[in-house]
Amino acid sequence: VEIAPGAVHLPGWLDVEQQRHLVRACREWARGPVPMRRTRLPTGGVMSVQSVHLGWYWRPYHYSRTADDHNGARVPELPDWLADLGRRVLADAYQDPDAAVGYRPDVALVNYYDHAAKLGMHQDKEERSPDPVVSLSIGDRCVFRFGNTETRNRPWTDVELASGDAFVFGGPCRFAYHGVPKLYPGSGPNADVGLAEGRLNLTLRVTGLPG
Ligand code: MD5
Ligand code: FE
Repeated sequence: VEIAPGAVHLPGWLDVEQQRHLVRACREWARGPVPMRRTRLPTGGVMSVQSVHLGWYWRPYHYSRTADDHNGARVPELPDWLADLGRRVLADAYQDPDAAVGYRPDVALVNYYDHAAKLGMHQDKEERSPDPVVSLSIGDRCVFRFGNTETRNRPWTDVELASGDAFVFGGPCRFAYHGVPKLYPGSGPNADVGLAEGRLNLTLRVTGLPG
């Protein structure tokens, strides 16, 4: 389902087994070397979303290889099987196997939302590559707010993202404002996928950074 040029929603793209596998993997990554945690903002606040990163460490507002604002540890590599999964999403979203051939994501950001977590309207522009972002959702449903490239305000489109949904943000919408204003607690197949509560979102990205 194309929401806007370059923005494609693939409801139920992951089967239950794939979701379970991803939850298990996220649980492992969440243990460290850089544990899953709430990112500190330069304003002094902390994000309500908890996150763990693969390939590159993200903090507001740049990437590094090590958690230089935390314990200094290097983040794990992004596994090939996860990059492969991203290429399969891309090929399906654009219904073109060639769309995925050169897609080499080098960072995965894993976000965990408890029932109170939200993500305010923002743009993802730390990446220097215009290549698409692939997003995978597991657990509780949420409202995903897909905005415009000019302002963090209206017009926007609210879309519900459910467990197993994939989303591709490419082309003109790659740098659009977006956020997650609301979760629906208890709405997902959490027990079936091994997630006690809340929502997991994984995004695959190409930083365009060297090495
Ligand atoms: C989430 N995560 O559901 C979202 C999914 C983040 C974040 O926003 O920064 O970790 S990624 C949504 C996204 C990425 C790039 C472009 C657009 C959306 N977009 O144009 O709407 O936790
Ligand atoms: Fe984002």
